Amino acid sequence: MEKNKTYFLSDIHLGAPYIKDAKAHEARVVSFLDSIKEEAKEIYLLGDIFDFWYEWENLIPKGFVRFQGKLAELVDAGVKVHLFGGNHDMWMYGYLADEIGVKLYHEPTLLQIDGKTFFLAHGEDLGIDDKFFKAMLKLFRAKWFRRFFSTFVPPSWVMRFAKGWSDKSRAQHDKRGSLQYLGEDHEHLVQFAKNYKGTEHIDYFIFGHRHIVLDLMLRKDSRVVILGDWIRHFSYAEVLDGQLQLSEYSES
Ligand SMILES: [Mn+2]
Repeated sequence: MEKNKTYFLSDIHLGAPYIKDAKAHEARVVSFLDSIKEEAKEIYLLGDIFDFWYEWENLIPKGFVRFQGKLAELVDAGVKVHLFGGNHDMWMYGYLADEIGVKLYHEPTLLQIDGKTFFLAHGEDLGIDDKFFKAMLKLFRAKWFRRFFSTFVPPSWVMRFAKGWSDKSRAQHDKRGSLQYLGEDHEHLVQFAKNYKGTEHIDYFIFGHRHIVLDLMLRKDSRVVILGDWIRHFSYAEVLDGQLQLSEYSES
């Protein structure tokens, strides 16, 4: 088989406390990655792959070794794997790059695939005006804050805090009904793409974060795609010869 396809997925949330069968959840992702191994030339993981990730000088969180092992296997087989930080796993500093050989991203990124221009981002802070949320993200990303955190907060507290925070954020989503499509005018990522003022023409805007599956034509030659998640949708995008298609994975 020819390695000529590019894949995109996001929001796996490995280790999320509200996912009942963590082993089955991870196994499903691993099985998907295995199924695309022969045809994939590149894989883009667009953020919130881990429900929480933090790394200390000599420590990483427990778990997900089969997932990490499968990524390593793909990288070793010549597949380029790109890993974006999301708002749940922004603290990936370099371990996964050094150990597995993935390429890490912390900013929205513009690139060419099969001659088309892609705008890629997790998307938590695009097209929103929430100053408090943006200030929090800036704080979390600040070097001095990370250094403080790593030095003075015991790892077991960090992990406990992360679990509580994850449960709370999930409950809020459920209450607000924000796991449903809100319509073009209320989806911040759609608004961001519509109002995008870059000099380059974008063929595909691809985002994660919202946990909805969306493929929306902005103009005849520009689309915005939201990748869904691996909690309810098991969804991914596949690009062959510059043509994108959204699918849902089911184990056969
Ligand atoms: Mn997110």
